[in-house]
Amino acid sequence: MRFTDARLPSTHPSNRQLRADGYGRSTADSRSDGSVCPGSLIVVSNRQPYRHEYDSEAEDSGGGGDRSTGTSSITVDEPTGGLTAGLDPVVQASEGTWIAWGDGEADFDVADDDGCIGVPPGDESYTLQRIDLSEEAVDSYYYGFSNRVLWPLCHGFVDLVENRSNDFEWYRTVNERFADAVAEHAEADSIIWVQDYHFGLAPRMIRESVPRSTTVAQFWHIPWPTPASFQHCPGGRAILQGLLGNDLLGFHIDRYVERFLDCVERYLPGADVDRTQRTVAYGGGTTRIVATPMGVDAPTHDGNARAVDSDQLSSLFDRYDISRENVIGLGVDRLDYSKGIPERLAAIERLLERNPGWHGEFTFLQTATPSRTDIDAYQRHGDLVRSEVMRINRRFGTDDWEPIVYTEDYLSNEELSGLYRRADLMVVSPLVDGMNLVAQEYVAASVDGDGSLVLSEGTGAHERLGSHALTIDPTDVDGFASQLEAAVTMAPRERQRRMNTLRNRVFDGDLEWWMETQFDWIRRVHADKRRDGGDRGSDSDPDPDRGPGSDAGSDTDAGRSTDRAGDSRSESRSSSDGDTNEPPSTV
Ligand code: ADQ
Repeated sequence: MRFTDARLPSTHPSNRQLRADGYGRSTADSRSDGSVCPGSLIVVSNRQPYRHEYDSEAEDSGGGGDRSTGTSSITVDEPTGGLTAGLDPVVQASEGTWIAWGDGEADFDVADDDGCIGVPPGDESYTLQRIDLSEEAVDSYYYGFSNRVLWPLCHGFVDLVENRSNDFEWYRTVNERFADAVAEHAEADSIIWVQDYHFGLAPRMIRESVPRSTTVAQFWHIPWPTPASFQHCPGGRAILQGLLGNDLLGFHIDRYVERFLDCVERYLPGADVDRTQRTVAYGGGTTRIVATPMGVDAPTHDGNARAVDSDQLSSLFDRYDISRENVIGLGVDRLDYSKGIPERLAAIERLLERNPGWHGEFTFLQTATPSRTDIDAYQRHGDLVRSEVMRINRRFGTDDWEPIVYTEDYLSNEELSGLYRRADLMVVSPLVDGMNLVAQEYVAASVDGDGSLVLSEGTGAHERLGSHALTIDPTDVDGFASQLEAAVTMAPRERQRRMNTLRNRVFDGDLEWWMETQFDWIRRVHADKRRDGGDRGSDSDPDPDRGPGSDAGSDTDAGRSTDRAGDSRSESRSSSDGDTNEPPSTV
């Protein structure tokens, strides 16, 4: 047995060279250009870009003052990555508005009576309007309908759907609160850009309360389910009607667009679907549905990886007691049942069974950040992952080696970049994932070009990267283990060849590209509306016909098993799925 872990000098050019070679667009200097937005921009998202907290350290040390007298010291968390960090400069440049749930302890102490505050702190250029949600509202709207119904349903885990009484009504109420806030800020030329599945009803509410010429757009960051799964959605009809209040609706990939159109055709009588144009005419308006796969801030990940300090990386290895000499496999995920972590552990176990010579020389580092821990399914999943790690380590571990190093620490961007650059193989094995940013972050940070990406066919990212990654079906434990072996033993030249192509794709479709493409669509739809004088208005009632999934929050049993006919592979993954040959991911 021998690992091909020799580190070759990178044949991949730096990002600037890459762009000069014609693979990228302009340069990183063109970032933050708010001119991409054709009108005043109003962003709506569940998470806010800036959060105010009391400084507990200052309070504990007696130096931070007293909350009751308003003299306490307050800190502000700023966006450090992902969509929020990418959108923030765009909203700044458009001097727009951002509406989000104010979940920081000090949020409303620093905002005005309407929950508004100018941000960024010290350089105020736009208004952040915070929506104050009671504990009950958060429990029902966020931990309830959003994450006990829509999240499992859209990922095909129909058996995990929990339809608790009142959750849908709270979801509606919170959507109304956000829509009301939008209406207060919207003007005739406003662009309203709603993010994600927390707002399935708001677009129609917004549509009915803002001027006709206002453009309403939304990006749905998670998969859209097949009709077979969607039929179990409580309030499914209302969600479709809500989303068709948008002028533009974005998904990551074509498959989700097609499924959305399938669901509209099946469950929304009166809707007129044009498959060629990918439009739906409904309730007096027309919605265009587009696929725009989201990317990562590739230049920043590349730059962070190049700047990695070897001492910092060494101390990270010391912290987790990992031998620097070993071949390193890496997994980076939220601790979520959709991410395929138990399946990954089973494949690693099979790899170790088959290759005794690798014992002591291979270490898999799994970082799993706890998420939505108020929900039982997440607690059970966390317990399963932790117990599987312990069992596998007991089975193969020795006094000075553990095959799996498991941590729930949240890592800094610098630490993550260091690990991405050092890892010999990255394993991204979700059963289903809307896109998956981790796979793209790994590629962007693989500046030496010598790592391998093992990627599930159930991710949206597989459409972009599948041809040059090592594809796996996470439920096929033998096939998965074989791909891990292939990744470890791959010839350096072949690794390099694959990684070069992966990097071109990730840089071509990075976060900046995604935003530009979204705004290109928004501009186009906005221009069409202005030309037509707006084709929908508050007087246009949605079709009142009823059909499957039509009764908001009242008609469907959560937890029924799905009729899987027509489900594609990546969608049919409930914990009762008899097709799988692995333990269910969801306990
Ligand atoms: P997520 O389900 O959260 O996103 P993903 O796209 O992989 O999944 O993004 C996770 C982010 O969290 C990455 O930026 C990653 O670096 C970070 N992260 C994870 N574990 C971490 C750790 N231990 N320490 C530090 N950072 C960590 C949802 C959808 C996806 C879709 C995105 C964007 O589920 O399918 O790609 O939105 O649309």
